[in-house]
Amino acid sequence: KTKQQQLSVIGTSKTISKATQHRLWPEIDRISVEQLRYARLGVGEGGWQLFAEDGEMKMYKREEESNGMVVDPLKACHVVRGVTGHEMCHYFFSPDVRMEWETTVEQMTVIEKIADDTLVFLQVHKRIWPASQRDALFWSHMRQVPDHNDRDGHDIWIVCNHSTDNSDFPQSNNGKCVRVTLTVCLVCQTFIDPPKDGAKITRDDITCKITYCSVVNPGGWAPASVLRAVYKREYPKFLKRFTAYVIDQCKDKPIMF
Ligand code: 18C
Repeated sequence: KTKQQQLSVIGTSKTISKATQHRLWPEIDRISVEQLRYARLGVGEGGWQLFAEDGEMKMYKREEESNGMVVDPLKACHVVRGVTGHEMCHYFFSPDVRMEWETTVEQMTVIEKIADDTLVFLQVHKRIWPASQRDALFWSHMRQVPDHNDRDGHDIWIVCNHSTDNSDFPQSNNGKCVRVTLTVCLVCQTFIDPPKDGAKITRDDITCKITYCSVVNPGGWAPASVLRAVYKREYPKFLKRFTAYVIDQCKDKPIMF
């Protein structure tokens, strides 16, 4: 395909990623666009129940099972002041800082760099007794999306993580790990309160609205009650810790719009 044809395939994306040349690209593009739409649907319909709340952070779940395993979809909304959506997504995507905020990971490897904005990760997660240890192999893609509904032209940034296979890293690594499958997205929109008299925008003028969606299939047996307790503890912990981490990293840096 020519670059022009690719641009029309991407549709919502502003720039052409090198990832468009990769065999996984049709899937990466489709899932990212789907996840963006899914994240932007409200929680008023569809049986979402609020299970955790802390200030402006709200977490909802739907109790679902697949072959007797808990696969409860999660959707969280939060409002963070002083950072942009680009900054949020940058720190969520970047392997360089993953271990600084991610407390469920024991080991992280980038097994393939598809493009600057598209990586394939293998993560070994901490073990929760009495279940087997879990690992996850997934592509991760970050992009900027223009918001056609917003007359002020506020951009949206998204990171989408989705499980994939790689024959060099098969499931059941010496029987040690059970592989989970996941679809996760972080969608962030920046709002700017324009300062008076055309003054320079500072971090006090910026608000970032976040939606985080996740579906994780544990991949093998795990007791439902333990799983739901892990969800209830780990997701709020993650979102509070991650947002505090980004605020702290950004506070003395120039704003990355
Ligand atoms: O989105 C998040 N992080 C991203 C970058 O790492 C990425 C990762 C997704 C996590 C997938 C979950 C993998 C299984 C984890 C095992 C549990 C470890 C807990 C250790 C506690 C000390 O997208 C942020 C992720 C936020 C936290 C997610 C917790 C999800 C729990 C799902 C449990 C599924 C398997 C549990 C196995 C046995 C439990 C009895």
